[in-house]
This record gives sequence, structure tokens and C-alpha cells, in this order.
Amino acid sequence: MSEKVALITGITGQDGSYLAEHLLQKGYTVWGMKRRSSSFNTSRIDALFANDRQEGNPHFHYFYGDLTDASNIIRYIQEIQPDEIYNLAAMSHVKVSFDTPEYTGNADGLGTLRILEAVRMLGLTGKTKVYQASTSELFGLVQQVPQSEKTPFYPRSPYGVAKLYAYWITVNYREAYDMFACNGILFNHESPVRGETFVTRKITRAVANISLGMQKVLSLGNLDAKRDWGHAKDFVEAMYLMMQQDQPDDYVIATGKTTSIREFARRAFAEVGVHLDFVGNGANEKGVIAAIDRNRFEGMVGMRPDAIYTGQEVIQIDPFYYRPTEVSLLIGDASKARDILGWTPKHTLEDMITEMVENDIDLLKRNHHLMKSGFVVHNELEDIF
Ligand code: NAP
Ligand code: F7E
Repeated sequence: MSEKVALITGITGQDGSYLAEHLLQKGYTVWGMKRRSSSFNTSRIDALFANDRQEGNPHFHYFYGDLTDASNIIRYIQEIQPDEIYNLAAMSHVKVSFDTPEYTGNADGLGTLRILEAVRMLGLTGKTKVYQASTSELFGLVQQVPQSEKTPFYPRSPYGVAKLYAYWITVNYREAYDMFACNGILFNHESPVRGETFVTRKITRAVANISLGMQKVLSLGNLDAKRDWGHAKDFVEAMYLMMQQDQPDDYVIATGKTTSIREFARRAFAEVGVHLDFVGNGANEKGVIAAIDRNRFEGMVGMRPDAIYTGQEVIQIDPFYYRPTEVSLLIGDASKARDILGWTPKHTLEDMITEMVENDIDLLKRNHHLMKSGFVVHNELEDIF
């Protein structure tokens, strides 16, 4: 077992929670940076905290911090003396970055510099390795298909541009100060704990809501965009592998398959036996129920499909969700990661959609049941503060 100490920024996010579990299983002591929030934001890592009701994991610790606060970052890196820092924190929503471009640049771009500079200032360049959460959004208006480590970047959003700075400052610190600093250029990765406003989770939650009669229609933006979707569990393993190499380097992590938003929605509804037809074009396109497989519906949802009917419009387009500049096609070539890290994805998109839809149906039923019984549904950690 390892006796290493890891510091994860973005611990409350999708990847932070999976990576924490992965490293704890390998024997690491894990420190997470958590932002103060006026409402609960620890649901993904509640099981790790010790409190009056559970032991938690004794190797898991956290501190309050923010990527925009350099003195806080320096203080905690000095105290924790981590062997590995995984910088996963970011304002990670591409569309929101058009509304908050300056903050996104500060947190996602300069935030990375603050971490690298803290390691350098504290004299830890020989000890502390840094992983930077780079992204396929760097490829933006793609210059090659598929995209590899050699593909030129062309970001298409304030998020992508901020991450471009973070990518290059990581490379620069590696070259200038001989640091172990690497970029994981990760394509989209999802899971049952994916943020609810990313398109995959938005769709799987809507499938659950619509099946149980709690939502009539799902509003989406560009259905033509295509993404290379993997599973977050596979992708955090790639982060860990990059940090175990003798030499720091940058790696594309992707499945090599691409799927449109329309097709993802079609498959997610098919999980519960609801078969969709798409009719119309552009902003007038609609997803309509063409057929219902009652046996499958009852098997998955656990009740008769009374809430839905053939001919029902369940997807509509709302141009609000369009982006000023879109990334239309992403498909990655992860052969370098396969050859050097020995990494290949274990999960298929089909299995992941099943897992996400099942999870959202279970979650909805559980919360609905609890609320009907008079319980307030909330997270654990805030109880002790
Ligand atoms: P996520 O679920 O949105 O989590 C982001 C995390 O960053 C959350 O813990 C969030 O805290 C925290 N955070 C945001 N702003 C912060 C700030 N100023 N200071 C400190 N913490 C802050 O994102 P994810 O999907 O896990 O992605 C992890 C990282 O990989 C991100 O950097 C993302 O940009 C990048 N990435 C993601 C994908 C993907 O498909 N998931 C692909 C490529 C790259 P709160 O919980 O308080 O909001
Ligand atoms: O959008 C389209 C949208 O928000 C995917 C982040 O993790 O992955 C993520 O960024 C596509 C886009 O993810 C809706 O226009 C249609 O083309 O799920 P998303 P993203 O923008 O690809 C990258 C790799 C990251 O690094 C980011 O941090 O889906 N789309 N209709 C929609 N998207 C959303 N969110 N909501 C819609 O209603």
C-alpha cells in the first residue's frame, strides 16, 4: 500500500469524488480543497466524512479554499506537503463561461498558475507532482479528426481559452523548473454523479422525471453536436497512471467513438422502452414518442407507463441553450495513453447510459418517498458545521 499524500482541488466535483475513492483505495492520504457554499455541496463525498453517525475514512481530510486565493493555496500546500496535486477545480460549464468570462479566466487559467507557483515558491519542485485537468475543449473548432496530442488547439469559449492558458503554463513550468507537471487532455466523461446541467445527466434525469410523471418535456439546445463520451471512473484511473510515470508528459484520454446529443437522448429514452422519432429541423425539431415497450418500461421504472403516451412530445428545442460559438465534433485518439500508460476504457457508452438512467430513477423514487414521509433530503457534512 502507498503512503503518499495527495491534494485534490475540486474534491466536491464528479472527478474529485471518484479520484478520492481511487487514491484512498490505493492507500493514499487524501486532502481535498472545498469551497465554502451557502448550500450543501458535498453530496458526492459525504461517505468519506467522519461525523456523529459514521466513522468516515480516517485517511480523508479537507480544508476550505479557492483557486482564486493564492495565500490560501500556498498555506495549505506548505502544511500538507503533498506528493501529488491533482488540480481538478474549475468553473467547468462551457456555456456559463460566456456569462462569467473574467471569473473563468481567473479560476481556470490563473488558478493553475497559483498552484504551480506555490509549489515552486515553497521549494517543492523535486517532491510534488502536479496534474492539470486539461480538456478536449482545447481542440474546439477541430483542425484534425480524430484529435491527438499533436492536433493544434483552437478553443471556442472563455472556458476553452482559460484552459489553454492553464495547459501552456503547466508545460512551461515543466520545462522552466524541471517540475513533474502533466496535462491530461480528457474528452467528455460522465457518470451517475455528473453535474445535473451537463447534457448527458440533464437527459437521464429527464428520462426518469418524465417516466414517473414529474416532467412533461425536456428542453435542449444543439442536438447535432457530437461528443466522445467516456466514464469518469475510467478517466480518473488515467489521471493516476499519468502521475506514476518516471517522466511527466501530456496525454489525450478518450474512447475513440463519437455520438450526437440526439442519439444519446434516443438511447437514454430507449432504456425505459420509450422509442423516439425526431421530426422537424433546427429550432423546430421535436422528439416525439413513437412507441412504448410496456414490458421494458415496467421492468425499468417499476410501474405501468401511465404518465406517458404515444405521440407525446418529450423533447423540444430552446435556443437559450445554444452557445455563441459551438464545438461541433470531438473524437479523440488515445493511442499514446494506451501504449505508454497501458490505459484503455473499461466501460461502454451503452452500459453507462443504463447506469445513469437506473440511478436517476432510483434517486427520484428515493427522494420522493423520503419527502412524502416528512424527511428533509440533504447532505451530511454541513450537519457538523
Ligand atoms: P465539476 O463536477 O464541475 O467539479 C468542479 C469542481 O471544482 C467542484 O468541486 C467545484 O466546487 C470546484 N470549483 C469550482 N470553482 C472553484 C474555485 N474557484 N476554487 C475551488 N474550487 C472550485 O467538474 P468535473 O466534471 O469533475 O471536472 C473536473 C475537472 O476536469 C475540471 O477542471 C473540468 O474543467 C475538467 N474536465 C472535465 C471534463 C468532463 O467531461 N467532466 C473533461 C475535461 C476536463 P463546487 O462543488 O463548490 O462547485
Ligand atoms: O455539452 C450540447 C452543447 O455541457 C455537450 C464539460 O465537462 O466537457 C464538458 O463540456 C454538448 C454541447 O458539455 C444542451 O451545446 C445541447 O455541444 O454536456 P455539455 P461540454 O460543453 O462538452 C468538456 C470536455 C469539458 O471540459 C467541460 O468542463 O451538448 N447541448 N443541449 C447541451 N448542453 C447542455 N449543457 N445543456 C443542453 O440543454
